[in-house]
Amino acid sequence: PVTIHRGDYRPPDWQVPDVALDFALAVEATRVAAALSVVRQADAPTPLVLRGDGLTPAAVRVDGEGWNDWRMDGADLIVDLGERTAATVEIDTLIHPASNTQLMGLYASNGMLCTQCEAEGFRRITFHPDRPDVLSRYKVRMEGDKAAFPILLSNGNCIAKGDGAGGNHWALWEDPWPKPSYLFALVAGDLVVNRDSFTTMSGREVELGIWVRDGDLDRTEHAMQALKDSMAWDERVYGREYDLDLFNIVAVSDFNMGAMENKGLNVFNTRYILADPDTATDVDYDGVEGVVAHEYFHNWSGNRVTCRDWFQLSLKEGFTVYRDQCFSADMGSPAVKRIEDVRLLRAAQFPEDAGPLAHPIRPDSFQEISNFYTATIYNKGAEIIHMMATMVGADRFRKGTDLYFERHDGEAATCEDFVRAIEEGAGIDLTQFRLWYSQAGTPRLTLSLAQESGDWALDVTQTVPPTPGQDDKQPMMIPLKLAAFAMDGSGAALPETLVTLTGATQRVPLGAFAARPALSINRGFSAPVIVDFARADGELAWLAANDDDPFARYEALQQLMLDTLVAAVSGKARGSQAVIDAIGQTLAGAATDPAFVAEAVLLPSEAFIGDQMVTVDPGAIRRERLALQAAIGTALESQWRAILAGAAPPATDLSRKAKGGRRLRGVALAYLAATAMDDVPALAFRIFSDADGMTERQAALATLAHGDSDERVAALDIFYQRYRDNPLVLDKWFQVQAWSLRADTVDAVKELAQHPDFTLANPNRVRSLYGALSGNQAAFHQADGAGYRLIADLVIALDPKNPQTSARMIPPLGRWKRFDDARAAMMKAELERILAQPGLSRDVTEQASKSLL
Ligand code: HT7
Ligand code: ZN
Repeated sequence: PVTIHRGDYRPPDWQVPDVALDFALAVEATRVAAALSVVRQADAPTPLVLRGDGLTPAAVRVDGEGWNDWRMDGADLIVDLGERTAATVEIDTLIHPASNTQLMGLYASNGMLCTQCEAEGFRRITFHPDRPDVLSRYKVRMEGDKAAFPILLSNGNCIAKGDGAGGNHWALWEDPWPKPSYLFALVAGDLVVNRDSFTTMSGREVELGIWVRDGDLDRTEHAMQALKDSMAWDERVYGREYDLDLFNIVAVSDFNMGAMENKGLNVFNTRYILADPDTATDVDYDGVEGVVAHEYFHNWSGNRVTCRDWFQLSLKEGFTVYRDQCFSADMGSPAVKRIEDVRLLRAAQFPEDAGPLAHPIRPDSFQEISNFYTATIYNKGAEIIHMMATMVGADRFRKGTDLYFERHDGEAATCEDFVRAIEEGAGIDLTQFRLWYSQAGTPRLTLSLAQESGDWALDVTQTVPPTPGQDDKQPMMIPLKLAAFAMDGSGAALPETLVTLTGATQRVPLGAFAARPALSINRGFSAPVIVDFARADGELAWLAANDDDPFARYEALQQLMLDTLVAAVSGKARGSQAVIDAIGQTLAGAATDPAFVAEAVLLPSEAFIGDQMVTVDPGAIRRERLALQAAIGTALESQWRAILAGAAPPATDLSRKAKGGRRLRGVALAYLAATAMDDVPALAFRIFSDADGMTERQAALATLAHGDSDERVAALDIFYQRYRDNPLVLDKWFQVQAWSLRADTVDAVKELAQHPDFTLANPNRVRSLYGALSGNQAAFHQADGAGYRLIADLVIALDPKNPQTSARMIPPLGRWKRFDDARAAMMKAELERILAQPGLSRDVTEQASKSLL
């Protein structure tokens, strides 16, 4: 495969100010007539290069005349326009939505037609430059059978519609805002709408519509509320107003990712739209709110200001994730949201940064851009914006973003443009900070305390590990929030201070303390770094109880648990009493802030424990984590039972407290389930049966699914029978079984893959089974390699149908360097087996070959 380099960027030779598309819609074969007005930008005559993917031109016309001066270059169409500096190029193509299993371009899902064009799907609809720095005004006419497709939608506004011949009807849509082709969208189907409206800050009325299949309408209210809240939030926090009279969202069940921000016509995975208490958990509700916000915020950070090229992807994705994180924090609990965001970063991005697929948030090269929709681009990208905002404060950050939006509105911009706008608008020198865009790898800070005649100081050493293609790293600019406390009751403290690290080593004065102070470090997770700092259990316990920063309290308790677990796994058991005491103390705050307490008392995941070790031992980690969980379950039994004794908050109550209460009940049940107490299966089954909503029901089912009781079998069966016709809930049924801690989980997954309700055609279903398995560390890394084989078999079977989703299953196999020789050899063998398949996609080839390095 060809490698594309960031440094090779050249501005387009031709711009396309206007695009007119005419679709004759049918599921089997859709005819597309495209008219591109093209204007030459290059000084000298140069042919027009139009990208295609699987297309054959049925006809080419230039300025209304049949045209023969064209040729195919691979999949692309090269049109020679001679000396012309402007022309109208018309091309007819025929595409086949029903057989488009890649779900890129125009495809059929449940009888409806919809599009996904980011990153390079538009070229599967018609020939076009299909690069984000070519912005056009779109006019779209579509015609199709009125019975099959009663609803016809595209970007912008519907400016005309009518009936056609033979039971057809048509609609004409116009989008006044120039946009890149990746934001084009079309939907045709039998849909119903939840309508609402929003009055913008300048008093304009915007019509809102959420389109779903008949029967799903009563599950769209949460998404609608999230949309209105997002629109108001972007006005209040960023001064950004919506710019069309209509905003539509369509939910589709077959979708490669979460959602897509097409201008005025967002297309969503049903998973991030549909929610009611009976079928969606609190986590699902939060997912809907966050993704609706994310896509809406793209209207400015992505659509009005777009990316010059795909190397700049984090310009829109990192910034937009940062914006949706802040929104969700404002809508709920900032402390809990920060904990969740950091947990996700550590689970998904830190391993990526430490493995063979590590790349900077602005990559230097790629083979297939779809492989770069990564946790690094999105979540580390968001952390980089978070650091800038931390360094300058909210008001100055807003000055920077105002300048960015003003300066680049209507443009295709770069990450450098963003940094320069923050520098100038907020008044800060970000010269060294720019390294965050070019250097991959998670910086590691090694800390030690030093004493100088009664005063204390913190010595910090920073290293950035080598990553593929980047052996030597320079020190980064790292904003580190810290505080120090006396633990002796004197109250002495260094209040929260923001230290900007710039050197490889740095000494930070802390002031006078009678004895070694307790250090609260990286408060609020001010920088995405790993901190190595040896601290006694007593100090961590003190911080867990007394630190005034909730995130730091959470971190202290997590560190205490982690130290205990890592010692146990390494055969240096040191007892669990310190952890039990600290959890017991934290539980005392359960009535006031159950959401925070639930997060704080959760044990670190098996994967995160493994990340602390030189060689991951999945079996020992599972064993020791369960043992600690059982010890905590037993020692604090009365507290866990007390939490479960009261009634659960009603499932319709989505307040922060009610959600926190349900979360804590789930945690309490899991702790009790880890013990061998006889009544736990019956207790879990009662909770499962009495539950008035999915949060409690799923938590109880997941707990039962780990065990071996009759109640497990009964609950799984009841759940299946009740929800077999609801695909999103059926996903949960597959998922809880693949998450199971049982020793036979790999076999169970193999069997579930043969279940009549399992299908490779639906990415949600694939992720619910196989994605859950590869997140189940001890099962995926089962000593006989059966987990690896299963995932490799999936990759091979799925690649011809849906290479994007297939390629996303590969990274867990690439972590072989972190495991013992036997496992590493089996993981590499599976990667090699994948690579030996004939006709492999570019997506899978890139991921598998890089994973072997
Ligand atoms: N910007 C969207 C990216 C996306 C996508 C990328 C590749 C293949 C399919 C896709 N669907 C959506 C999603 C977002 O970040 O908002
Ligand atoms: Zn996005």
